[in-house]
Amino acid sequence: MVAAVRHQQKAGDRSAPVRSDWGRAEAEALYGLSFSDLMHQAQSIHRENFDPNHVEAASLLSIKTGGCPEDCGYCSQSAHYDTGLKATRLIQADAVVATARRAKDAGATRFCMAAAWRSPKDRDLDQVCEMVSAVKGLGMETCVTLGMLTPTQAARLAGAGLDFYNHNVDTSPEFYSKIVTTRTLQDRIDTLAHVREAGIKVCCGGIIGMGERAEDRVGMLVLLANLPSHPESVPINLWNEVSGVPVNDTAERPDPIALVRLVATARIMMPKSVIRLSAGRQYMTDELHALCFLAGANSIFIGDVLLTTKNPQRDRDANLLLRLGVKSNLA
Ligand code: SAM
Ligand code: DTB
Ligand code: SF4
Repeated sequence: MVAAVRHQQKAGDRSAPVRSDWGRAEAEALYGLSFSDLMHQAQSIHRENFDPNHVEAASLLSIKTGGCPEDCGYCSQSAHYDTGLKATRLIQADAVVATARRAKDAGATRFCMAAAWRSPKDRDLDQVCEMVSAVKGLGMETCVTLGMLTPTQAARLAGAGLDFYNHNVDTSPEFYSKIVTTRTLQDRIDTLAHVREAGIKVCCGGIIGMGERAEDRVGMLVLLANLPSHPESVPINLWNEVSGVPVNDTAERPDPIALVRLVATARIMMPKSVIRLSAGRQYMTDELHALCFLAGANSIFIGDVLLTTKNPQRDRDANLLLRLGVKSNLA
């Protein structure tokens, strides 16, 4: 079938086409290429579309922690499991802005605010809109992740100037129901459509290391790459261990080479999307980071904590990026 050239492709752009018609077998064949051939293809596509010496730094803040009614089997914040986490209320906008300012000083260009909700209540959304406008006023890109949205809620966030909305598909369609039962994959896809419709950029990815097979990981990429438009940001999370959640029974830390293969496959399938190494970098060596950057990853979260779990120290990241000659705002 002829590859569909989609709207992200600008007239006159001679780089590899942006496709949304990926087949499973084709994606698995890419993933299974010899390492050298896969890396060469991913690097070539990466260089056609991005500055290969730049890595974006984003920062995360949990603005409402724990007590979540969803049953995502990997998550410390679900009220279904005893994870020992203390739930908090939505924090004040001025505290959020102060944290965003510190993140900017530490080198972050994007600030992502996360709330453990099934979906936001309208009065909560008023406060989030206030936070978005204030953080944007600092000159940072804004992202929020608040659970499922209605079209009206998405439009309100767009009106506040929101740049990105994060909402992950998490895993393959086949593995999904083993991980989450309170929110369907279609619910998530509907929210992503509302976000797009409102003109907000999409940040959408998933998690590996929960006991899924290699086919599920590639299946997740096929799902992402065949969305009506590719997400502008694709977070790849390695499951960050949390005690008390069901994923503990099935979790298996992925083979590092399999992670590099997945990043390279994502780069080839979604050539213009920013690929973010998200949770789980605490388990990754410097060498594995370097291979993932070579494979096309070009964003990280900086800061010692993500939402409730650990992230590498900022100094370690700054030192690594410096040794790799990568441009970022960290050095
Ligand atoms: N409650 C919101 C939602 O689910 O849309 C946003 C917050 S949630 C923490 C954002 C994403 O982080 C999840 O969809 C999942 O992909 C990832 N995540 C959550 N807990 C994780 C963990 N322990 N390790 C790795 N990734 C995790
Ligand atoms: C995403 O895909 N990863 C980030 C962001 N989107 C919101 C969250 C990672 C959370 C890791 C688990 C925790 O710290 O609680
Ligand atoms: Fe709630 Fe999000 Fe955690 Fe799922 S991932 S339990 S929706 S906070």
